[in-house]
Order: sequence, then C-alpha cells, then structure tokens
Amino acid sequence: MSNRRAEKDLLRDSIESRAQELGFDAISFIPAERLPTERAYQEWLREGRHGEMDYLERYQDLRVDPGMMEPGTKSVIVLLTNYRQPLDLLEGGLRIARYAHGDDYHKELWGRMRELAAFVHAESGADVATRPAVDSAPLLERDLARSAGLGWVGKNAMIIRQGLGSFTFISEILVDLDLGEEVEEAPDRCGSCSRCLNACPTGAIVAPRIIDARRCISYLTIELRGPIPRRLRPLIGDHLFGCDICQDVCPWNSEEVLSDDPTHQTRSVYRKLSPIDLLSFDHDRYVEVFRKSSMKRAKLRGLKRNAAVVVGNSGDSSQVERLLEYFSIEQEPLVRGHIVWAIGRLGSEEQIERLEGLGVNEAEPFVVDELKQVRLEMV
Ligand code: B12
Ligand code: SF4
Ligand code: SF4
Repeated sequence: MSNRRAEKDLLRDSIESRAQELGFDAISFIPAERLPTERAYQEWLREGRHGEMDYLERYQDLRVDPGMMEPGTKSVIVLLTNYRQPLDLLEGGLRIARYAHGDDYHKELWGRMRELAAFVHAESGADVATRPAVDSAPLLERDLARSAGLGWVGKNAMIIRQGLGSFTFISEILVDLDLGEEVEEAPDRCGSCSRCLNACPTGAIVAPRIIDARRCISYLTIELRGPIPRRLRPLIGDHLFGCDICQDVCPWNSEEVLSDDPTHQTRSVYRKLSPIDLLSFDHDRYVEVFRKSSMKRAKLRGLKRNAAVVVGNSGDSSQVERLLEYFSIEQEPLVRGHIVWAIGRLGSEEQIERLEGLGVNEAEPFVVDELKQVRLEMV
C-alpha cells in the first residue's frame, strides 16, 4: 500500500471514530460525483408529485451534483443517525412521527457536524473547506446515502440499512479534500415484500420507491399550508404530525434498535397532551411546548388544523362541546373550517344546529363553505 493511501485510510479511520463519539451511527466517504438518479427526480417533479413544495423545483442542477453545490468539493462524508423511539402514539393520544419527538434534528445534528468538520480540519493538517448539511442544502440526501453504500432505497423510498433500519437521519459534510473511495452499493433486500405499499392508508406509494407527496400524510400534516383535501381527511386517522406507517410495517425495522440519545427522546410534555388540548393553545403556550422542535414547521395553525382532523376521526362525540367552544373563540379561519368538519363528523343534529347558529355571521369563504358541506352531508 502506498504511503498516501495508508495516510488516507488512517484519516478516514480517525474521522469514523470521532463520528461515533459524536453519536453518528454510520459513515461513508465518497467522491463528489453527479448522482445517477437525476432523471427519476425530474420525472417526479414533472408529474407534480411534490405538491406545493416549490422549493424542490429550484437548484435542480445542484441537487444532483454535490460537486456543484460547493465549488471545489472533492468528497462527501455521508452520515446516518438513528433516532428511533419506542412508540409514535403517546399516552395522551398524540400520534407524532418519531423523528419529531425530541429536539429539532436540523439544529441538533448541525452542531455535531460542525464539530466533526472541525476535527477533519485539525486532523488533516490542511486548510480544508467543509460544508455540513442536513436537509438544509439542495441535495438529494437519499441518493447520496445510497451511492455511499449506507443502505438501499426501500419500496417505501426510505434508506434502509441492514441492522439499523430506516429510522435514521441522513446528513453530510462536503469537503475539498480527497477522502472518497469507491464503495459497494448495499444490495436491495426488499425482494417480493410489498407490506409498505399495502399498508399506506392514502395510497401515496404509487409505485415502488415513488411517493406522491400530495397523498402522503407526512406532507398533508407538515408541509401543506392550506386546507387538507376533504376526501383525504378521514384517511389521516389519528396522525397529528407526520407518519411512520410505511416504516413500522417494514421487517427491516427492529424494535430493539432504539436511540438512547437524550436529544431524540420523546418530550414528556407531549405524553400529557391530547389532540383536543392543542385546540386551546395560544401563541405563548405553543412557543413554550414546541420550543426547539421540528413540529414548529407546521406552525400553530397547521398543528391545530391537524388536531381538528384527528378529533374528527376519533369517533368520540364527547369532544363536540369543546369543539363548539373552540369554534367560537378561534381566530384562524383555516382552523375554524377544520373544526366545522370535525363537528360535522361527530355532532348530533342539535349540536350541528348550534354550530350553524354560531357561524351565522361567518364571513370567511373557506369556513362558510365547510358549514355548507356539513349541511349537504346531513341531507
Ligand atoms: C421533500 C421531502 C419529503 C416529502 C416527499 C417525500 C419523498 N419521498 O420525496 C414528504 C413531505 C412527503 C416527506 C416525507 C417523509 N420524509 Co422527507 N424529505 C424530503 C426532502 C426534503 C427532499 C426529498 C426529495 O428530494 N424527494 C424527491 C424524490 C423524487 O426523491 P426520493 O424519494 O428521495 O427518491 C429518490 C430515490 O428514491 C431514488 N430512486 C427512486 N427509485 C429508485 C430506484 C433505484 C433502483 C435506485 C437505485 C434509486 C431510486 O431516486 C429518487 C430521485 O432522486 C429530504 C431531504 C433531502 N434534502 O433530500 C427529506 C428526507 C427524504 N425525509 C426524511 C424523512 C425521515 C421523512 C419521513 C419519514 C418523515 C415522517 N415520518 O413523516 C417521511 C417519509 C415518507 C416516505 N415514505 O418517503 C429523511 C429520510 C431518511 C431516510 N433514512 O431515508 C430525509 C432524507 C431527511 C433527512 N435529512 O434525514 N419528505
Ligand atoms: S409516510 Fe404514511 S402516508 Fe406517507 S407513504 Fe408512508 S405510509 Fe403512506
Ligand atoms: S416493507 Fe417490505 S417492500 Fe417495503 S421497504 Fe420494507 S422490505 Fe421493502
């Protein structure tokens, strides 16, 4: 082995050890090359499967080419971090995708990657330029992880790593140092299984590895800013924020592979809340409970909208009196409209008449329309 090669191996080994100390669960070093799945990405956008996530249309050239993302980049250090928590349905009735149970992963992983980048700098003894990213730069992170041999793209579109599963964050550090090596791709172990396709309640996995975000509960409860389409609301079930179904059914996800990292642990305050409680939140309470949380992505109005849908799907008519109370005090039309829908699902005729009485001077077109729909569905 040449001296240069031995030095490169040593450097990679020491970076790997430091990454482990920092809490990363898998690491790989690849040359910064154009990704082979460019066409699949463009096709996905052309089909409109990204819904209202317009930002995905921007910087398409950069997304598929980490070398263009940051000029001078020679290698990419790709990392996986396990965040798995035991349950997504909590004691009080909130069902929250596991990735959002703890602190916001963007900020949290960013700090660790900065530390790892500083280590690369110090250890290489050179003036290395590094750029960490986690869902924060226009990059196709799953494709990077697949190219780095860290896992295969499951039929649910997740990166799955044998022994670790798919409840992982993908992050990367772009480096202008030659650290990359040719890696073997992880073999596709989905075989003839199709559990995730069959389990998805909204039919969002339109073909193996292709997600139509417009139908995905994760998109509907996190990214969508406006009303949730009426036909999809019943299919959302009790999902308040995000969805883990296509991962829960996957045989490669073992319940034993849990994260013990304190920053990913389920916040105790979430355990005590129920979906209807969220409808009583004002801005101060929202900031107090969701400080430093990824759940802030949906904003207070989005979380309340989702809570109204979840209550509407609960089949629990004892919630209607509180829904009527919140309808009369809620300022946000988006939320009021979804509360109307929930009352329409759960309320008695007398309660619906009271709702109509409360809404008699309603001026917001969306809420007026929801009130009309409730009446139409009764006849
Ligand atoms: C937009 C987005 C979403 C959208 C769209 C989802 C989607 N499938 O694209 C929505 C809001 C629905 C979403 C949901 C979720 N997301 Co998301 N999301 C993103 C984001 C920001 C961009 C993804 C993107 O560009 N999608 C475009 C499509 C076309 O790309 P793709 O699905 O990744 O598909 C590529 C590969 O599958 C590959 N491919 C397709 N077919 C084939 C076939 C073969 C043979 C091969 C080799 C490759 C291949 O090519 C495709 C195009 O490049 C990334 C972060 C990032 N910057 O990459 C996170 C990211 C993908 N999301 C993540 C997570 C955790 C989730 C959720 C689990 C959250 C939740 N619990 O609610 C769900 C999972 C839903 C699902 N089954 O995909 C993680 C995934 C981690 C992992 N281990 O895979 C990421 C990487 C964030 C991160 N940094 O950790 N997400
Ligand atoms: S996250 Fe949920 S809704 Fe989205 S594809 Fe997976 S199972 Fe379907
Ligand atoms: S559930 Fe089956 S088909 Fe879906 S990702 Fe897991 S192994 Fe692949």
